[in-house]
Amino acid sequence: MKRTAIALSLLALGLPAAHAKDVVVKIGHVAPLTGPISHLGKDNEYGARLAIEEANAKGITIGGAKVKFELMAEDDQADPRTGTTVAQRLADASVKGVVGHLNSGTTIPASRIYEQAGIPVITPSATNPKYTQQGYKVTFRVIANDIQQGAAVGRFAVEKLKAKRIAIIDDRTAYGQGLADQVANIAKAIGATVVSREYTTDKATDFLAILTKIKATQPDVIFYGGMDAQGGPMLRQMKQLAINAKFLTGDGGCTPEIIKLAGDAISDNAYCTQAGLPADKLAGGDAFKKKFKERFGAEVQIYSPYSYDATWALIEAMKAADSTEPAKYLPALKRLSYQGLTGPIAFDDKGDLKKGVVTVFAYKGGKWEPVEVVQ
Ligand code: ABU
Repeated sequence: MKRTAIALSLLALGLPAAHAKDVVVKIGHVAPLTGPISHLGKDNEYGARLAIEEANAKGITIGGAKVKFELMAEDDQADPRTGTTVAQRLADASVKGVVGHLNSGTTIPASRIYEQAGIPVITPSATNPKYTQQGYKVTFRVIANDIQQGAAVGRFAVEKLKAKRIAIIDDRTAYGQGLADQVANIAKAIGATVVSREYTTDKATDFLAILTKIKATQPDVIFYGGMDAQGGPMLRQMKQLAINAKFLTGDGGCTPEIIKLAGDAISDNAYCTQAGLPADKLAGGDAFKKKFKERFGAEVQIYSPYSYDATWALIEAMKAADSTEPAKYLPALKRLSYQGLTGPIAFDDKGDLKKGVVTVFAYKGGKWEPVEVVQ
């Protein structure tokens, strides 16, 4: 049926004929939607979905046509190989941009596929610096990276917590190991001793053996580079072994979920960082949290405000270029400068956020309370 005939049929049905002319623009989103950190994957997906729904409600016209954005949400299970399979699926489906992936370990290998396909990709949560150091044209990030986060964590441990002896555990992922290395380097450079360096995996649940070894080294602080799904049980097992060291973790463990998982084993000896500002500290943060809760029945975990901004960054660049074609709007994305929900969105020549910040939190009164923002 021809377009005019479709429009006439729609009119006969009482539907607005303009719908027949909407151009559908697919945007990909990738995160683990199954498995131990699916709550974080859903958090990121919901942020992107809110942005898409808002954009569609506004009725945006690009290149003379009304655009209807569609989110193609994929599950990479936090697995590097699945990450590349899913990236290829999105490229084959001709998505015009991608928000994701959640994990550094999936984002880095998947970015090669997006680069080859010329599809811009913005991660709202992967913090390993290597992602934007590959010389790719299409890679962007709307949070701080682990060079910044590692420095903030290391300094906080030594200068604020007065740690002289630090034990470090990581989950051997690109994120956990990368951040742990940064923290170790900074801590050593400013006078602390790394008394123990232990490893686990992002699937593990039993940390008793490594914690027992660590206890014998009498650390002031234990830093964990990994996600909340391991951090929660680790806190429980620290309590079980009567380890009194302070617990410090990065953004992967800086969630309401780790508090739930740790139960009564979390205390005011626990600290964490996020590679940005928390929703509570954003000008539009309360409104975002309310809208998020009404729409999805869930609380914001960490990075949904950032996946919201990443999605809008793609759309703003398309509007500025008056094109949804990646090759045409990519230069506009590189030049983008606007006030997002999470702060100023503008990228440096590698695709990292120009003004990334890191927030340090302390556990107090049943939640994470911000104690310091590092610019
Ligand atoms: N940045 C914390 C979790 C995601 C990642 O980088 O793997």
